[in-house]
Amino acid sequence: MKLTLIAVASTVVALSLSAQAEDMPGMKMDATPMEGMQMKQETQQVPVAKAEGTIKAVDTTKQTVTIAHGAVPAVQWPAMTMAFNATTKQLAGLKAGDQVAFEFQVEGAKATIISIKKLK
Ligand SMILES: [Cu+2]
Repeated sequence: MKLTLIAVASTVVALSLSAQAEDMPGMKMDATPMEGMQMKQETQQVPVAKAEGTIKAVDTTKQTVTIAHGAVPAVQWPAMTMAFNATTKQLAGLKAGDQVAFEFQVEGAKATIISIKKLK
């Protein structure tokens, strides 16, 4: 009985050791240029996209600006109307109807204004 347990235990150890040994060269093999680029993007800042549009609403309480913007190929967006997070400072002087050029970052479902300025 004792011998069986020891045999099982040592088999488990041997299996996990060989699994680890196989994983390490496997990971190195998988380090293709594509994966390298993805890892780089994750550690770098979220890329900034640029767009132009017309302000539909400014909400200084929620700190959002709703913009009807054109297509944004950088983030594969079609033209749409949506709300962006913005700071009070960024929203100052903006109102519905203003034509704006702006830069923003997308993180998940959240889009945040980096800079925004009136076109006229
Ligand atoms: Cu959008």
